[in-house]
Amino acid sequence: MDQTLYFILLLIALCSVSECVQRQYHFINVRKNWTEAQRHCRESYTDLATVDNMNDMIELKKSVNDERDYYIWIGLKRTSVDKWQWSSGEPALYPNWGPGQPDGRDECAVMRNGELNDVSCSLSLTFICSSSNNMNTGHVFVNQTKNWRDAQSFCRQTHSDLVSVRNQNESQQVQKFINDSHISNDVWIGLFRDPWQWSDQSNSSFRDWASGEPNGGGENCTVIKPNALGQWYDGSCISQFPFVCHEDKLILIRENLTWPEAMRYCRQNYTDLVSVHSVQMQEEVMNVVKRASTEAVWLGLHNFCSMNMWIWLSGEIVCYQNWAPGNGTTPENCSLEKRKGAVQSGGDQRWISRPETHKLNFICSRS
Ligand SMILES: [Ca+2]
Ligand SMILES: [Ca+2]
Repeated sequence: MDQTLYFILLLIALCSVSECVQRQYHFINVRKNWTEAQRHCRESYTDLATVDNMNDMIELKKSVNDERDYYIWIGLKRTSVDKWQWSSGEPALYPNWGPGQPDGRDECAVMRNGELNDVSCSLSLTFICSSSNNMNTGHVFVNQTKNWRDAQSFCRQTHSDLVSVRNQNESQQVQKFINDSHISNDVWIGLFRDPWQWSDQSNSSFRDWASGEPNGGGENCTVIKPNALGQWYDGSCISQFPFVCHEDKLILIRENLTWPEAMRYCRQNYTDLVSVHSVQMQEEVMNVVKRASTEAVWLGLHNFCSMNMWIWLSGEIVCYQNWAPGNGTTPENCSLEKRKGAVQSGGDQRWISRPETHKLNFICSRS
């Protein structure tokens, strides 16, 4: 076969890799209180279950192979701090509150005349989603009124998320968008607060409370009822219920090793250095590398210099790409040291090419 044609066919075959899951859920059909359940999960897996989105909920419910009508612990617990955060999960460090705001016990925020104002999450308002693809981010005004949670779900299903307004620049962009779109009323943005925290410290802002919940009264831990809609209830942490643990598929190793040493470490202790085939995997990697102690983190990406080609350790060609400018796309100098791929742990967390003897943190995957 013509070699070019062969490579094209190979690319078509290999670029259709299905996405991996970030976590595996394990149902433990033993009744324990929340703290004992947490300890069990941390000893045997990664932690009590974290849920990022509706797909995770579906996977979690699938793991519960018991027909009885139980409550089941997940890893969400009430804290004493009610902190503002972006729907994307980032902490809201310096929200641009209007004068005197926030002024209530309200838990969601709107944009009003270019400034933020806290209002009740149950109001029915129009909203702005951020839309993102690989190249740029933009905004989408949704001219339907919904409460804040429903607006968040809508954005996540159709665009990306409710819009974040993290700094002066984003604030100006959103304000310009509001002016250009002739929006005069309050609009939801992706700012909310709640006191709930995941056991594994994940910043997932996904919540799926049953109506009327959480209703407090000393109920500081979260259960689901998998046989009903799977929605969430707060319950007393000392009750004894079965529970669901999760096992992370990506593990950040905060040791500084060369690329060959890192690969050996992952193969001995897990499965391999991570391969990033899709935007979903990249998002999971971005979540993990935030805790790194080096400014870049090794991936399972190596360069075949003579062929001018980058290949994942899993054997696949690089189809989904997220290179930083000037990296990965131009041929490397083959007379110098071999190059490997890393992901930046800060900034926009793109991939960079590094000599393999650099010592970096790295990410192992567990299959
Ligand atoms: Ca207010
Ligand atoms: Ca309750």
